[in-house]
Amino acid sequence: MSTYIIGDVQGCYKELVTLLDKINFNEHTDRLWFVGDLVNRGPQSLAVLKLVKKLSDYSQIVLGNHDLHLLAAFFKKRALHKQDTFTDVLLDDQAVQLLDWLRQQPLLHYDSEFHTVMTHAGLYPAWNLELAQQLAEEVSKQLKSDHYVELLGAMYTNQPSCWQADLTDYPRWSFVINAFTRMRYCDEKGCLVFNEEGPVGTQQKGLLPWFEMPNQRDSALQVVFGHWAALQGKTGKKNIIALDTGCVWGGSLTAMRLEDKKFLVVNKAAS
Ligand SMILES: [Mn+2]
Repeated sequence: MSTYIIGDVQGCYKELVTLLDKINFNEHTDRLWFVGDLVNRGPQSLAVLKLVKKLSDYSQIVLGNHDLHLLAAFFKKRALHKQDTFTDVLLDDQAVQLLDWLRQQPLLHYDSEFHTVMTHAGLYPAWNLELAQQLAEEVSKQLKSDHYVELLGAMYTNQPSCWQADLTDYPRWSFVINAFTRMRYCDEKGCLVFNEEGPVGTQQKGLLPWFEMPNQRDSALQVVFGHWAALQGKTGKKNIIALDTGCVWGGSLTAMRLEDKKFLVVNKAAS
């Protein structure tokens, strides 16, 4: 059995199909993990969403910021940006079922056999695995509840940018969503900074990538994430694995086989 962890697909359906072909995916023996951002910016969000839902018995998915944005846009909690490319999902006659499935997906997946955690953006430095699991679960409970649309409306804020254990309700859940789905750099106090997304070394003074911050995570824990294409798959740390290789930006779609950390890469197809 092999487990393939796949980076940000963002509507790159052709490349996803080529990648599944390349890994010779076998539903009887293999499993897929997706780091989130299945949709948006790329050409075929609907086709990707339908394919991943079809494979969901064999897959683990975590939500990314673009997946949540799609949900918010569907429920008219957020206007479309001109770069958004998921109108095909919004107009599809299966949109309700697809999005109902999507919102049930977690923010974090942990595998104890490989002591590996997957989230879209990473693991917030002030959280250990146990706290991160609890917080991800708190938000998932909201997303699975009857008042999830309210949360989709409330989550669009950069505040609070600093974690405090005594945050409650929407400020707490917004922070947790931001940490799991939008985090890149932190400032000296450990607060999230949202206006920097370039490669490491180009950031303002005083900021560090989340994985370079003093932290609470167990040093043996392997963290797999996407979201930050400018890293080009590099963190400089053996057990912090960046899988967004920017397929949608002309880069490639990457999968890592969990069992032996072998990387499989499909370059963006010519359009
Ligand atoms: Mn993202």
